[in-house]
Amino acid sequence: METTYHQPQSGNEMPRFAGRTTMMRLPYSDGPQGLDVAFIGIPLDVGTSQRAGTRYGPRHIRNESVMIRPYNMATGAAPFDSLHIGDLGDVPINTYSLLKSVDIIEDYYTTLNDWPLIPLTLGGDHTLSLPILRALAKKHGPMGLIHVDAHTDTNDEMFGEKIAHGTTFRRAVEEGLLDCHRVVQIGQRAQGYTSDDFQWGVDQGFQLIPVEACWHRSMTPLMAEIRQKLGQGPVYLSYDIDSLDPAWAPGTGTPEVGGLSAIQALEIVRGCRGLDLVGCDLVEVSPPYDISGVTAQLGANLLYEMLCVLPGVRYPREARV
Ligand SMILES: [Mn+2]
Repeated sequence: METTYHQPQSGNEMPRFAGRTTMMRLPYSDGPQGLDVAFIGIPLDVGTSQRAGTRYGPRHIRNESVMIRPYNMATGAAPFDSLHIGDLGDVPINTYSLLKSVDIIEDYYTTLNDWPLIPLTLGGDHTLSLPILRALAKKHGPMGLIHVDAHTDTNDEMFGEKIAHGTTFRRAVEEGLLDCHRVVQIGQRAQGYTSDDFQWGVDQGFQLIPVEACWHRSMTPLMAEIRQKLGQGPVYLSYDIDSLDPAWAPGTGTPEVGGLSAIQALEIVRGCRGLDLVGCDLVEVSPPYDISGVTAQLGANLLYEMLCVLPGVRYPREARV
């Protein structure tokens, strides 16, 4: 019997500006049963240090995902003919309490561990990656990490707090959630609180690729090296939209000049094909600063590209380039 997969609703069946407002116009899923991949929104912004607004991120990424069509014309991927993909809606965070929200997120993702699905998360500020990593580590053990971001997010404290959007990966290391020699940070730049701000992660074993090492270059050769380094073990991909230059992604809370281009972002995500990705997030889209919607649209496309490189995706046609 032929398997039926969930498909994005076609623009020839219902206009793209109408109909479903789920991620990529997929069916809404009541629960994780039967899903290989779930889109999940986390409308969190109480962990941000500068401009707020990422609480609206999931809704706007979904809204700007309506143009996504099923087949990847560049790489040949056919994710919707390969995997059962659905949208589980949003995690009901407590917007009055960051710490309670972190616990709610961890519990939510821990429950999903009972199912063989890969979560793709729509953020939300970067605090949310910590509880997701906590939950996934219960299933996979310490994971490799590809962390694309203008910042290292390895502060010890922010305003005296241990949990905030800029402390995520230091906490993750301290809690043993990461396989530190399989962690790569890409795109860091701008100014530090101290001159050795980027060093802490490197001292733990991280590879740090500051944005200047990416300027004027294709990311494709770099990603080949990263795939070699990360090997066959589990990998989490955490993609902060502020890794991009504000010219490409203005709608974010802590923008930094001189960032990655949209083309480099596509090369990075496409370069993850072949890794054992166990989860991905796309964080820090802040719609109040995204007047044209271009940041959310880019976020939606990067999430689509993540979908295309998950284990089990078929490529009925090879890449055009
Ligand atoms: Mn970040």
